[in-house]
Amino acid sequence: MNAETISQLYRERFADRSLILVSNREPYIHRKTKHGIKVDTPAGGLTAALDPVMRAIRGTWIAWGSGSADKEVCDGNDKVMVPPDDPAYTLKRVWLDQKEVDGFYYGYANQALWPLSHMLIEKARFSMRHWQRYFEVNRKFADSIIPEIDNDRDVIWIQDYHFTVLPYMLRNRMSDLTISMFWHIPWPPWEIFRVIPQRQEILKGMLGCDLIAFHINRYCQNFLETVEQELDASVDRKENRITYNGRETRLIPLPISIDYDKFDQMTRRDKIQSKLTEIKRKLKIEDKYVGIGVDRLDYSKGIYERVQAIKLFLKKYPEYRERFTFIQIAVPSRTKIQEYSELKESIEKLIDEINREFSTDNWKPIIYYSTNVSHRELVNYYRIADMAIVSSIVDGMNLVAKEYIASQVDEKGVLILSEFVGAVAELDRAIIINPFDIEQFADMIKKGIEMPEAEKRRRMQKMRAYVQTHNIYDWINDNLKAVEKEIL
Ligand code: ADQ
Repeated sequence: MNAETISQLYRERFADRSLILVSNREPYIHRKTKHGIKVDTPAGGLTAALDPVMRAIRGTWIAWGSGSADKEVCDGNDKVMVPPDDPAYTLKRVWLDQKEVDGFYYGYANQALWPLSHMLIEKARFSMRHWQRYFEVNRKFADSIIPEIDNDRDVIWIQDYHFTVLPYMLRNRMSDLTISMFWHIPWPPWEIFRVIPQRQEILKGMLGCDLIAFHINRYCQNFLETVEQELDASVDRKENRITYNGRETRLIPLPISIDYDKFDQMTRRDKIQSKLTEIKRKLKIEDKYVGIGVDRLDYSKGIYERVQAIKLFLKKYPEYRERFTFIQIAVPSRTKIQEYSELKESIEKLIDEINREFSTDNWKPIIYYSTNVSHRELVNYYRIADMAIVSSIVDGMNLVAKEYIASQVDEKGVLILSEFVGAVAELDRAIIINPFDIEQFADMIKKGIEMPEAEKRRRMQKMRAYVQTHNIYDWINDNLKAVEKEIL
């Protein structure tokens, strides 16, 4: 599948239905700078995955307008066409004041639902004030969505844990709408979910959907059990169906993916070789074995554990000193939350310690960038790296693993992958690690480096073939087929 076939299929199958996508984060952020208005694309899996889909389908994307110049570029209806250099779809922005951002986004979504869904109970903070703001912001989004609906045949596609009560709000106002939701993070077992004081409101809200998709079947099963335990609903575990208050909601596993061709092509572009040589020279890594980590700086990504494993690797296997360099690119995320700023500090401290302990005149073990890097630039690093390490302690899917694979046009790279990411079910040719087992992790880095070239190639070929045929357009196709089933 590619963008063209999806665009055609959508027109054929959903001729008179518009698609309205709803997410918290917007795909393009307009920012005021000294040199005029600049457009940023946020670092994050959701927007990276869905922008190519919306370019193909050309619907309306409704999201929080978070940029300092966002209002300026919108028309009187809060809308702007994007992407800026090749307008294909409408972005409608919802304006939130500081109190709303603090309560809805930094508060309930990211200090209650995010840690809880990642099974980190001790990090979860529940506050009634945050919940109230969260609820109000969901209502504000409902108010912004309703005027965009041409008729009740339109498809509303809600993204993620920021909008658990929105489906019910929309259903109450327009009972025939087709409402589908994609949950980008894990759904925890009931024993963990039940900690949430507002658990029943959340479940009832989500059951306003016709369809809820999770990355993998285990998350579907966890959701089914949660509903079974919490609500007076009829749950069909075999068919993944829930009937509650006379309405049916279906669940499906749909592992998200990436725009494989985009990465593959960016990696093959003209002059890339000279660019790679230039970067290697600048970083003094021409003759090194290079590892890479690329993440939003989040405690779920296991960056601290990764750096610990690298430290142990260099201790245990001194023959790799001056031969192995690790590049960590971590874009700061949610830094207003203390937990995140502390994590950033502790990771940077540990990297400093390692660099001080092991560096020599012509070698630094870890090169660290704390910044947002465009995908076009990221592929240079993916290409340079002989190995990528994805060591999340929990992760719904993890797109970096797939991006690295798509960028390995010479089929030589090695992927070290945590057994706790959704992607592990599909990428079983990676070297699988338990990020909590630092000894094993360090040994696996060695194993990856020393793996015979032919085996590296065999594994990478298999994973590339898989991601190529299970790309973001295949994912949207499966998604649309599931929605179609609900409509017919
Ligand atoms: P994330 O946790 O944000 O999303 P992840 O899957 O790790 O997502 O993807 C991160 C995206 O951000 C990738 O496209 C990557 O290239 C980009 N990125 C990372 N670091 C960057 C940097 N320093 N600069 C620029 N870009 C950077 C959530 C879930 C995931 C799930 C996705 C999609 O937590 O489990 O895979 O949604 O559903």
